[in-house]
Amino acid sequence: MLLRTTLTSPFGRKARLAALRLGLTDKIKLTDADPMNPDDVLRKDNPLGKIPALILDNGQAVFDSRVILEYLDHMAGGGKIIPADFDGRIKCLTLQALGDGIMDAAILIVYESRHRPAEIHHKPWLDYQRGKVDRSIAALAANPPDPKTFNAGTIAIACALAYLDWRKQVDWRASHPALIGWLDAFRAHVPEFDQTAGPV
Ligand SMILES: N[C@@H](CCC(=O)N[C@@H](CS)C(=O)NCC(=O)O)C(=O)O
Repeated sequence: MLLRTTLTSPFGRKARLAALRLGLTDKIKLTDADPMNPDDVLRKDNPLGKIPALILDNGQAVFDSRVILEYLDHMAGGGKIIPADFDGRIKCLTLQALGDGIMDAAILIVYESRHRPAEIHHKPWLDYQRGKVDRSIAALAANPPDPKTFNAGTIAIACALAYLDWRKQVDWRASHPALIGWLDAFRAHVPEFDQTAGPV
């Protein structure tokens, strides 16, 4: 199988981390992809032109990162990173949606400066996105998940916090230092997390 992603994509990191921890990396070849390149085969595999995309051996494309995690969980026997019981599953997927939402908002902040000239950057729009990140970080700090739980939810939260550390859209370490301990505990429990850090 092919996993089309960059090493810097936080959504791609979710998939790389899950694959590594679940012992599936020998079945998955990482392939670089450029969402901005109209000639990149990525757009044929995923019409949305987004990474990551997992290309199965029969050519079927699986996206987005949430579906890829579901697929990897199934490959690993099921119930490994997405709980089998309904309540646990809904809690885990909701936590994943929170982490993914932080990354979505954080990426839009990056894209504002990447794709629009500085003179038309729109501060209210950037503040609107930052508000989503701030509120989500505050909610996490008030009710953090168990850092020793490795599932789609904690994967997404860890990848989101690390992405904010890298791009610095929001200084969550200053506003919610309690979460520093959460990320440290997760990293200690899941050594594969640091192994999936992208280039800086
Ligand atoms: N919901 C998607 C989000 C993926 C996403 O936004 N990926 C970014 C890179 S980190 C991307 O491909 N951006 C290009 C674009 O939006 O056109 C997922 O979970 O995989």
